[in-house]
Amino acid sequence: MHNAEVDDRFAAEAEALQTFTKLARNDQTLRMHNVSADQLFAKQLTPTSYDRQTLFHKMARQEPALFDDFPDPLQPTTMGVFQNGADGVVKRLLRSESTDSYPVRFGRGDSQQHLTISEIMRRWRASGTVLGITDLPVRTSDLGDIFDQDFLAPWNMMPLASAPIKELEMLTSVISTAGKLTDSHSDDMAVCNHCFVGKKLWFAWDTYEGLEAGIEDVERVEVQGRAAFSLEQFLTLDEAFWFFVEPGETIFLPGKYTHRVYTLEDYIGVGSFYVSLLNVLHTASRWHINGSLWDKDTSDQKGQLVDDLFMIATECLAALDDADPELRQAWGCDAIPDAIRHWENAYAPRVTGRPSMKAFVGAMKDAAQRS
Ligand SMILES: O=C(O)CCC(=O)C(=O)O
Ligand SMILES: [Fe+2]
Repeated sequence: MHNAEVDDRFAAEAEALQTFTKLARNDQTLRMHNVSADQLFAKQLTPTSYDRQTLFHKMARQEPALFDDFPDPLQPTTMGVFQNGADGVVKRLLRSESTDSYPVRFGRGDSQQHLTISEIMRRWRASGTVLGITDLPVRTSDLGDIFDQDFLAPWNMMPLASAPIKELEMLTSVISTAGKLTDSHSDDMAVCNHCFVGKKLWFAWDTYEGLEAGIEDVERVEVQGRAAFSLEQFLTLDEAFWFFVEPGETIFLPGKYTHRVYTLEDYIGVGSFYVSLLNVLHTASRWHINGSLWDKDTSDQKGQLVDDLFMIATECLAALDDADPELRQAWGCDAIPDAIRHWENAYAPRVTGRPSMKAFVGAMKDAAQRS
């Protein structure tokens, strides 16, 4: 590293330590009595420049990716507005005339109120209000003409899926104010989140490694009040990392990671679930092994939507079979062998007995031979 980079890193770490110290004043779970700064920063994920190959190979290996220059997920008509800074975004959302209302969480107790988009934004602007909504639908609200609904195209298969899966497919706007905590939870899918305004601090860890260490996940165990969490314990996990997300940054997080998210500065972003040819085997395996939060009948067999997922993925593989190389690259076909290798180590022994798995793994292996 050059001297200037060392100075920058030093300043960034000092600022991060200040942030942790400040948060820990109000949140005991973040106290660090027996932890050094080195241990903390060893687990930090820092942003890098985006390139498609890096994203695909990380996706294939179930690794997170944080980029500082992934293209903004905006409709072309709104690009200029956002380039004028946060004010443009806020004004645009404030002007929303939609009368539909959405559940917003307030304060530390997460009490809930239904508000329209412009009401949410008015409260967002009023200082001192602690609020958060992470699942404000973009496709079915008037946010659809602000944010680009296809920003993970072509490789995200969710918009192509059958009706039951499509119900799960969600492109959401994330709006929250400083002080809001999204409690530790996991999602069925991998999640992508892009920040336009503000700053968040994310902790992410392997769900089951965390549970064994006493770090809870509200979607996987019954919790009393808030999920049990301890930063000190978190730092002892093998598969754990934390990161800040700031304007222009985009995180891609595999579905195996539970996450706990603190809003540090009033925030506006967009989130999207995704499944691609590179994580479909991993996603389906998790659904088989742990069940999916979206399984309709919880008493029934786990992984009820796996077949639907494989159906669409099989169609995509067939369509790509004789597609031109550029399209195959845009879908990440080059990384399919990598994805199979990773899946074989991580999940195969626990799921290969399933008939649907066998057929689909065969189709993936055929595709791998062509890449
Ligand atoms: O931004 C947040 O507070 C939570 C986001 C989240 O949980 C997600 O995108 O899956
Ligand atoms: Fe989430």
